[in-house]
Amino acid sequence: GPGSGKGTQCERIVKDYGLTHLSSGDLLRSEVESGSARGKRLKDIMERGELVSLDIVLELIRDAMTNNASSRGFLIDGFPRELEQGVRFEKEVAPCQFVLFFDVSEAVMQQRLLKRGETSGRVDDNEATIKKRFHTFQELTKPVIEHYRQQSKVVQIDASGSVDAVFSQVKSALESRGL
Ligand code: B4P
Repeated sequence: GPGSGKGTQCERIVKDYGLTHLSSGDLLRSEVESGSARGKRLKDIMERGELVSLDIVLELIRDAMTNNASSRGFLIDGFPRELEQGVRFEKEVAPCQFVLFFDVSEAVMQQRLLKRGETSGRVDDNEATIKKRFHTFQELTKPVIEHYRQQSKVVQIDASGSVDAVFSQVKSALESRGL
């Protein structure tokens, strides 16, 4: 979910495990910063707390993977955000090994996002957009977790604790999966 600590944990994971970290949100934000016409449209969508189109996200991720083709593995953060993204990704790019799900209440996520919003300057870290992002998460992203759970690919982490407490669970989970 938004504010669950995905980006934060991914930074720690890449340091210890040498994977390539690709954040769909960061890829989209750098497209926005480029000032392109497409970036302007993306900014409006992100400001509304909605998901950007599947083809754009898939293309950005595919290009980023191709540019790091010699990597030992990819950690794709904030993706898939809707079922179709996962299905298309596995069909057109590569199968996924497993999915890390950072489970935490909306109250905690909201608190973290509002705190970040005090300094982040992000168009989506405000109360109104956060509410819409939670709605998008419930409607579109939760089914992704069920889809991978049926394939026994979900590793669920209790993400309500401190960054260190969450990371220690992540480490055990990755190591039990042979990383
Ligand atoms: P993201 O960039 O994924 O933004 P996010 O959900 O806020 O997560 P982020 O990783 O940045 O933050 P984190 O929880 O680590 O998405 C933004 C928007 O981009 C989406 O709404 C959507 O429009 C678009 N988008 C992204 N991916 C897409 C896709 N695949 N398809 C379509 N559209 C897509 O951290 C939040 C805060 O909590 C930080 O300040 C952090 O310091 C703090 N924090 C983290 N862990 C903590 C802990 N354990 N304790 C206390 N604070 C903690």
